[in-house]
Amino acid sequence: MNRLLNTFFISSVFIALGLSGCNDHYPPTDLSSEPLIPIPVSVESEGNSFQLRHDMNIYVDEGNEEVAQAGEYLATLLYPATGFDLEVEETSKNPGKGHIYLHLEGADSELGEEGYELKITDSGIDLKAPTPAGLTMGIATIRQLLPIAIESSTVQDSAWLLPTGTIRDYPEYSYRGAMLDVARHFFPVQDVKRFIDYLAMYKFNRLHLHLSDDQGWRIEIKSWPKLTEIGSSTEVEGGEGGFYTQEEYKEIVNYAAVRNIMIIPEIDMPGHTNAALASYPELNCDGKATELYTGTEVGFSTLCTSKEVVYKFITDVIGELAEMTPGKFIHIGGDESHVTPMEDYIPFIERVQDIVNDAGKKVIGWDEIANADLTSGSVVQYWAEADNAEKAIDQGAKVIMSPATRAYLGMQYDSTSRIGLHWAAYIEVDDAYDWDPAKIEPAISRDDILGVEAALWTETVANMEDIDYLVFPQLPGYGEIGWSPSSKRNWADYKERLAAQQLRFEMLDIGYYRSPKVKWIN
Ligand code: TNX
Repeated sequence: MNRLLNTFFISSVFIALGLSGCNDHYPPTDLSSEPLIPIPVSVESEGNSFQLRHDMNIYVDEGNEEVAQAGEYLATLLYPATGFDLEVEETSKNPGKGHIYLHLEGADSELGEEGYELKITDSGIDLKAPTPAGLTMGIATIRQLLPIAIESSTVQDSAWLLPTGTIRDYPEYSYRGAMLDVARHFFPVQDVKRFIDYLAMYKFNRLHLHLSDDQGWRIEIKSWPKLTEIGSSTEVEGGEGGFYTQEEYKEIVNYAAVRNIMIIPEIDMPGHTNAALASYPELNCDGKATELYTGTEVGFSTLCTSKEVVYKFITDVIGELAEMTPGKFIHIGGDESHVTPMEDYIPFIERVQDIVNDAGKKVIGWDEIANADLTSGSVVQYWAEADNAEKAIDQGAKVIMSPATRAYLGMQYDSTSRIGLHWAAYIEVDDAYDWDPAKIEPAISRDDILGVEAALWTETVANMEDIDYLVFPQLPGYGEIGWSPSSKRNWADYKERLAAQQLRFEMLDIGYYRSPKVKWIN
């Protein structure tokens, strides 16, 4: 559907529903029946509604740049559809009636790193949190409580009412991630930003960028320029590929940070390295550059683990990457190194781990890295082998849960899906949602788990429409698995709330897959 038709369609639905967007009662007065995703820890309804007005302000704590940034972020979200150019003003005391107030002042520290308390009364919106990150999470809730017309990029005719009451909310897991493989197919900065916006809507806080693989090297490394001159010049099926300059990478990092999302860059090693091996002959044991690769096989490439220059290369790459990555993690891959003998693989991983630690960062690696001795703070990403996760746990490491059978966004829904793979499973939207990270593997229990990550491998994903089709409608579900307590989650209730997202997807021009598992609104 093109945007014009889409807008027409949406407005007719609003008229039909009396402008409410998602509920069939208007004005909205029952906070506890709002179809929020992720479902909050606690909601108390008060029974009235509050109206956003063009002459209100967004007040923020005095003298705190990050709180002011949260205020600006909220103002930017509200502007396009409302047309209200809300001022962000600093204040040292409660601004009184009729305003939005974002503050750390007076927040309950028990809400933790990302928790918040949102109080909507008929005289204003009071959002408080112990940290600026918590405010950003509360803003994601405010966004979903507004009529869905708020997602429009043009001014809409709506009363901008929110139901009154109090929400107290905090996450189950501290790591709530998604991975985007920009190596198999390259996605320009604007697509990555759009992907970040998707994550921000559902309270994700990590974006793992798979920046290198056999088919492409996607990040500028100034000390090894051929990585991008040669290694980034193609992609799966021979497209033109591409890479992020360091400036562009920093732009992505900053865009994500405003939305409380940490970028986790991955350089996959020692396997999945053909793009580097094609760029620099000296990284190969035979000293010869490989050919660029545009197929989709895995497990055929390896850095030459016995060569000193390989470690010089890795030290330089990690050094430049660490320098422009404020987050504490660097992902070193480590998966499917089928042509690296285990006796070479283990010392390689241990040495790379030291290089990352020396650069001031902690390691994340795919579950295979648990075969090596892990240093304190290293994290293992479980995708296939529970035995590997167990080895990690025995060493005291935390685990990120990305079971390929449940959390791989690149898997087909069923055999008719137009793109996607199915080596792990067909994953319908109920399979994607209806599992508990702490129960899926007997060897991995709640305390071992840092969080959850949904991964999008892009062998069959060439553009933003393809991303939309494989990522929606499941993405909100992974957000909920990471955020909401498992006692609050069940498929029957979730699928109703998911159906209510339909108009949001359409307002945002997201080309989602119309799963038969969900009773869509129309
Ligand atoms: C396995 S999952 C891989 C990726 C592929 C994916 C899909 C994992 C850690 N490695 O290299 O893209 O299968 O084919």
